[in-house]
Amino acid sequence: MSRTLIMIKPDAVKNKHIGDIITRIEKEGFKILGLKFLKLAEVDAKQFYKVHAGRPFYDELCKDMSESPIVVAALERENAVQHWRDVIGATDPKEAKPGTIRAMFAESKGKNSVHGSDSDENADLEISFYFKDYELVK
Ligand code: IDP
Ligand code: MG
Repeated sequence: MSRTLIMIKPDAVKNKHIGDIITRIEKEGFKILGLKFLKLAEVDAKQFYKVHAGRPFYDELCKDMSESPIVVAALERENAVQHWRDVIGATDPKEAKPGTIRAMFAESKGKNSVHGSDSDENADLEISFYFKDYELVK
């Protein structure tokens, strides 16, 4: 079993896809270890996405991510990181396969509805960004 950190981004919350995406999480066999609804401060969005600091989209991404609420969840499943990335599809919804969450719901490459960790190591770092150990189901 492994873990991943997912976010339902502001565009998907505004477009009322929280339920659709949580249903998909359940259908894909993930166990929810932790779940929160919150609004990021811009400084925290900048910290979360610091690997992208200096990229042309960084400032707008951090502004978009902190302008309205998000849902964050720590999920567990076999092969969790890759499975979730397969479920969400390519970063740019125009390149995402039909049936993936980004193909169905995303507005643009920037406002692309969902996040998923990109490695087991980053999943642990991202989970600890949002959740204290005692906030995760054992
Ligand atoms: P990922 O979310 O598919 O892992 P990353 O390359 O890690 O994609 O980029 C993080 C986020 O930054 C993306 O989900 C998207 O919101 C935004 N982003 C990445 N590349 C671009 C771009 O070329 N234009 C606008 N936004 C981008
Ligand atoms: Mg990424």
